[in-house]
Amino acid sequence: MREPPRYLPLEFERLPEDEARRRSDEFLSRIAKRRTVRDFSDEPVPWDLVRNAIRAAATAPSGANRQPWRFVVVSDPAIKREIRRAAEAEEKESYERRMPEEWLEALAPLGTDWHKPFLETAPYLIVVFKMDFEPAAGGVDDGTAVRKKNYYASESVGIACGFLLAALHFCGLATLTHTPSPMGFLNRILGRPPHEKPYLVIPVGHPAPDARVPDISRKPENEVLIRV
Ligand code: IYR
Repeated sequence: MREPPRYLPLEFERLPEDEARRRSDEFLSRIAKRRTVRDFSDEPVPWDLVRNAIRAAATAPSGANRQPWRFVVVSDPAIKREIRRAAEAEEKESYERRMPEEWLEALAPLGTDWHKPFLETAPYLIVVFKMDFEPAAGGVDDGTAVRKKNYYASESVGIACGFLLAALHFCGLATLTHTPSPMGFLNRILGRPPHEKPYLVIPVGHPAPDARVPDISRKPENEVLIRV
């Protein structure tokens, strides 16, 4: 059944150009300072900051407005430990056997390895799940239920994660985009149904006092921006 559109007047703030430029410069200078952090402090973080950032992420545009995301927030130390154990087992296998030399070479400047202490140290882990479809009744997909298809789920969840990282950075929190591979263990540990596919693990917290980041650079503007 085709549901007809319903409309509302757009709420939109038209900015004077000088104010637009001021905000543009401010946003750029703040976001350009974001770095992926791997050395976290165990200092606690106010829950409302994390919650608000997820609320911001959940405003992202999505294919057919299906909002095909779930954000599972882990702070329980026992569950974080379980996630670390499972992630390190997969990562050890990946670094020692699965990754081809070319991939290991690409990662070498980042200094990463299979040890993932941040999965326990960071006060929060946001585990993002993507749904390519949902059981129509909103229940568990047992293989027979009618499925409601989502559209552009990867793009939609990627955009939502961009909002999430920006929102967390904006309120002064450090983040890491971590993708243990494969990450099916997250469904088991977090009790999520099979139609929710793990997409990204985002440790959130304050950096450790002695945190270091790799000395890497961003591409020059002429390699990323083309005007025609
Ligand atoms: N998932 C692994 C490997 C890794 C892969 C990429 I691509 C990176 O940019 C960084 C790490 C890990 O987390 O170590």
